[in-house]
Amino acid sequence: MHKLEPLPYSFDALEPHIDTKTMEIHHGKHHQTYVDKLNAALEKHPALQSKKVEELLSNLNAVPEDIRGPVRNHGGGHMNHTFFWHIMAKNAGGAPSGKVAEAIDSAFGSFDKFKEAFTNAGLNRFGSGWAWLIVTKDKKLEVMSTANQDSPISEGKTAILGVDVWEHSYYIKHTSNRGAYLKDWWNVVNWHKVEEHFEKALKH
Ligand code: MN3
Repeated sequence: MHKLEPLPYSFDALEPHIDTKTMEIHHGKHHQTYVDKLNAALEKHPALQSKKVEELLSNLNAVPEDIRGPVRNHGGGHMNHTFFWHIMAKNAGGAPSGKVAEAIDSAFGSFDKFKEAFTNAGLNRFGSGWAWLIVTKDKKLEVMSTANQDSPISEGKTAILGVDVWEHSYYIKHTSNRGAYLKDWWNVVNWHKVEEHFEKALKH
């Protein structure tokens, strides 16, 4: 059985950038629903219940066809949101340092250019989805976006930063203004965690 882990901080920790109510509903309702529906799908294939969600998503073709859609959507939702909670933190934001900062400068020209490319990936995702900073198989940094709850792991890419651009992640505070949400969101990015993901991806 997959289960919903508590947030690594309090619901109001990301105020004023991400509001308490949004965090309560996003974690307690939306993320919980992905977990519940993933578990419900796996009831049909008990042998898959002990597999990590990363394992299922990194090879969707190995997932039986009758549950492949639900595993992709709800497994993706579970994995993406767990990742998302941990790349945010209280009193965070600012700019990265260390190896990931150097890699961003070399891939995008500067931190500001990276921020622009990443923000545009979020703004230009039509409908619901995610923007990502990923490490490719040949260890290059790229910005990409996915629809719905698709995860870069299903394309063989390792996410080191990602932002949820589903309306449920910003509508209470920012209404329809995804741009204002993304602008605020930079203030909660936990660059220490991003650096951790980056170093792990390089060793992988
Ligand atoms: Mn969400």
